[in-house]
Amino acid sequence: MNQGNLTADKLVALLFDVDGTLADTEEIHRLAFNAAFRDAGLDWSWDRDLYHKLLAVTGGKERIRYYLDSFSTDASAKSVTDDFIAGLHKAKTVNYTSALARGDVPLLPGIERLMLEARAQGLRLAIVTTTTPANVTALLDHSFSHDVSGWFDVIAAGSVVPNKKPAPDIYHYALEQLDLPASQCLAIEDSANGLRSARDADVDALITVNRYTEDHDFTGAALVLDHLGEPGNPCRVLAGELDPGGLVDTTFLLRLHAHCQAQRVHSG
Ligand code: XBP
Ligand code: MG
Repeated sequence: MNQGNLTADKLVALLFDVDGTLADTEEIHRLAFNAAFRDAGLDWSWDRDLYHKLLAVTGGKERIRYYLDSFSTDASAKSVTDDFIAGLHKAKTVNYTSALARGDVPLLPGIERLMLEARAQGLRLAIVTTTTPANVTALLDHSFSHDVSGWFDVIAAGSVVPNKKPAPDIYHYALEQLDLPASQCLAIEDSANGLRSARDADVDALITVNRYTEDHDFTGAALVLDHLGEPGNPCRVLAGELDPGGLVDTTFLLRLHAHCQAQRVHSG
C-alpha cells in the first residue's frame, strides 16, 4: 500500500459475491444437482447435511468430483469421466436457471437497496463469483426489481480463471478488469472460501452469513453480520468492532473500509 498517497486508500468499488450473498441460492443449487442426477438415471442424492460438507469445494463440476472421490459408495465412482461430469453439470445449470426464471428466488435483505445507494454515491460495483456465468445472468434478470444491466463494471464468474475460490485468482482478475488496487475495494462475501479468496488478494471483506456458512471461521473478516439490513428489518453484528446500527449503507461502508485500511497500516 502506498501510505504517501492518501487517495490510494479511498473506497471506490464494492465487489459482490453471488451465491449466499446476493440471494440464498445454495438450496436451489442442491435441488438442481439432484434433479440432474435423477434425470440421468443415477441414484445419487445430496441431502442438506451432505451438501453442507460438499460446499467445502467451490464450483459445481469440482463439487461432483469431490462427492465421487470422498463420499460416494458407488463402486464405479472413480471411473466417472470429466466429460460425464460436464454433461451432468450442464443439465444442472439448465435446472438452476429455470428455477431462477420462475422468479421465486428473492434477494437477501439490503442488497438492492445498498447497490442503488452506492451507485448514486458514485461507487463502482462488480460481481466476483465461482458460479457459472449463466447463473449470474439468471439472478440479475429475475431477482432484482430494477433493470441492473449496466450496473456492474465487471462480472467475474466461473472458469474465467484457472483456480476457483478459495484461490485469490478471481479477485485478481476482477481488480485487473476494474483497473483498481485492492486497497480501493471492499468485498461482500458469505463463506470462509470467499473470505480467503478476497483476503489473499488483499481485499477486505464484510461477511453476511446463511444457514450453510454460519459455522464457518471468519477470522480476518472486516465484520460479520446476519444480513445487510432493511428499514424495519435491522441486521445484527455477529463479529467485529464496528456496528452499522441495524443497516449497512454507503456511509458505514466508507467508515468500515477506512477502519480496515488503518488496521493494515498499523499491522505493517
Ligand atoms: C458458490 C459456489 C458455486 C455454486 C455452484 O460460489 O461454490 O459453485 O454452488 O455453481 P459463489 P456452479 O459463492 O462464489 O457464487 O454449479 O455453476 O459451479
Ligand atoms: Mg458465496
